Amino acid sequence: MLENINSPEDLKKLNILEEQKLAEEIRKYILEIVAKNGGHLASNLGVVELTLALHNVFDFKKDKIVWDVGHQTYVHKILTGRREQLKTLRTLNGIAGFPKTNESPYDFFNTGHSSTSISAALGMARARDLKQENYSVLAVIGDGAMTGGMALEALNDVGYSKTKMTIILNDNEMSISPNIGGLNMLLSKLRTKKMYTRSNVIVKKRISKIPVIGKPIVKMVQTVKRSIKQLIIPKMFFEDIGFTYLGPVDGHNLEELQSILTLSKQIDNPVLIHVLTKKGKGYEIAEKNPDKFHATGPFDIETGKSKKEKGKDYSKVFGDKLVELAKENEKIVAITASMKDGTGLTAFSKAFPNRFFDIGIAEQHALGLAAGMAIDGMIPVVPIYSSFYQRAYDQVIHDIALQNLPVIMCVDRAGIVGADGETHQGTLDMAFFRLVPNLTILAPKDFQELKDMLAFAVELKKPVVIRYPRGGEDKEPFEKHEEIKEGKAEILKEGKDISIFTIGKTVARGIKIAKKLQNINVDAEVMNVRFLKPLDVATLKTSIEKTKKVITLEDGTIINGLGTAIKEMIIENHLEDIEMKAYAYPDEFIRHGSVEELEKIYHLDEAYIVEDIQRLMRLNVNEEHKNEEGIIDKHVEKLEEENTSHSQEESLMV
Ligand SMILES: Cc1ncc(C[n+]2csc(CCOP(=O)(O)OP(=O)(O)O)c2C)c(N)n1
Repeated sequence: MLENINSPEDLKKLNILEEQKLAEEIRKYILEIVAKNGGHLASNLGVVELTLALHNVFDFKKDKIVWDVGHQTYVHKILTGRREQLKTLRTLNGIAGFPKTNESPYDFFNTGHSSTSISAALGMARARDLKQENYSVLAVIGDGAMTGGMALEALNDVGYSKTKMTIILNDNEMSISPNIGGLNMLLSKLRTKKMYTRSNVIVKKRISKIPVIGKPIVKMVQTVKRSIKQLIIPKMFFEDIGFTYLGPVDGHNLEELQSILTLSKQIDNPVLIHVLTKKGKGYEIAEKNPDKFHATGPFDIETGKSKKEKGKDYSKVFGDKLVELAKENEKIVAITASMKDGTGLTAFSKAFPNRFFDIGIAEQHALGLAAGMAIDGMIPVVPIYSSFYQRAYDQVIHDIALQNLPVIMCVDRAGIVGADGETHQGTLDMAFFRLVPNLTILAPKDFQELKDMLAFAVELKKPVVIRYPRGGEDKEPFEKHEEIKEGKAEILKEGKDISIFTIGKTVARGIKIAKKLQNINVDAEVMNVRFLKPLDVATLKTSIEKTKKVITLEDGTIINGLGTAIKEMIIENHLEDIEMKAYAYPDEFIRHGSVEELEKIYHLDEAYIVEDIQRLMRLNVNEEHKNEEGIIDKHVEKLEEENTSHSQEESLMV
């Protein structure tokens, strides 16, 4: 069945039994691909019937759909001509894990971050009305994403505006972990409501067709039912704020789904369809562990076991150290925006349930809440992924930094994260945090340093940002761990020929580069800068004055990070005859691919930098060394041919 589906038109030719069979084939196909490539499994298995029904009832050649978060669009991609390409899911130059307008005309809006879909869909509907055009606009949003402030702001606007559009609320009772909050309480009451079925609509239609008395009877019955029901279950919430609420409907019953979607087309006001689905549907292991299979690496289908055993990572080290610190300091509290497991807070939530707060996918609120707790004596620790911290920027500035409150902002997944791609790459945080007065910004070189920095932050009594990457530390651990002192860098290797200034994850690379340079008699000084802010000007300046040559190395954008800080320092301190080069990601959005591939493409890998430093120092580039990396270099060259943009390397003579 699946082999014959090359566009939504092919789907429309199928009868209901064939569609059901197709649903099972799609599940199997997605399972096989995700087991091999990794990706978002449970959410996709949950929306198979919903996506089929949507493509059956609507015509997305003219109608438009916005998928919230966008992690559940694999079925949509399969149905819209990307079946074969899905095998390249999340790989370099392959299909993205999220909707991309440049990937298909059926992807109408890029998503990746939660809770944006209703605003975007309302925008499209308003544009449609202003242009006096006629098509349907839909937003598909999960119950988790509905807890985000932006979604609630948009609901408020849609309901009031009366704009014709449809919100599909895909309610599986789960965010990544079980969903939380007052809205979830409302939804669980609605879930117990009698399910929507085609038959109860048909009866209603029939009665209303009885001449003269039919419509009034239906209306009267509805009014009585409404007032009684309102007393028992608050189903009116959505209706009171301006929506026609339809549902709940069984999200795995194709006929009911198609019927309710068809019905919604006839309503000229905003409609909210409450669809009940099961995360992981059809793959028992994921049904039982929907949080584990929300997003997964490659795994064995039979057992569900990961192919690559997960080693210790920064999130876990952070979480364990926080438990240790919290045992000694009862002021420490932890806040998560729906990312308990991902940010390593599971152990904390078990050890200190009263001091742990999962507040929904609501990063702005997380930081506002932290500010309030801090002003009244607590020490809130808020781990959020780098790219999701973007959401809470004003709260960091206005609520925390401005009042100089002791909130510890842990920036997880900082730097390149790889396969999730441009919406999830954490390349901007150093740049945007550096602008903010009163912030102390640190990045650890390894696990031990993260622990030390966390302990330091608890004592600092000021707002602190600690950024650390996805995954584990470098294979070659550091032996040296100087005490963390405010604004002090750590000299890891002294040298006289060139200074290598580096921070966080890239410190290990700095050391390796220095070792390779040693082999060609270049004596590099390696500095673990530790504090992006306040910068250890005295130590860094002394190093530059000695070597007259400096490179900076960081896992972030070229703008306003370590490289910029050093350039500013050179100029402000009138350091003369200095040669400098900054290695960082360019001023662009970084696409998906493995971290290693992306580092090579952007010329941030060890081999390239070693060679480049030789050029910088006007030494002979060792061609043999280049050949050592043969395969990789060829790979890079191939990518370059494909018009790949290069790293931003800025040379400066001052
Ligand atoms: C702003 C933001 N914060 C956090 C996330 C991480 N995240 C991705 S999916 C997800 C849960 C979404 O739950 P729901 O909307 O119910 O969809 P489901 O996966 O259950 O289908 C979270 C927290 C995100 N994508 N964006």
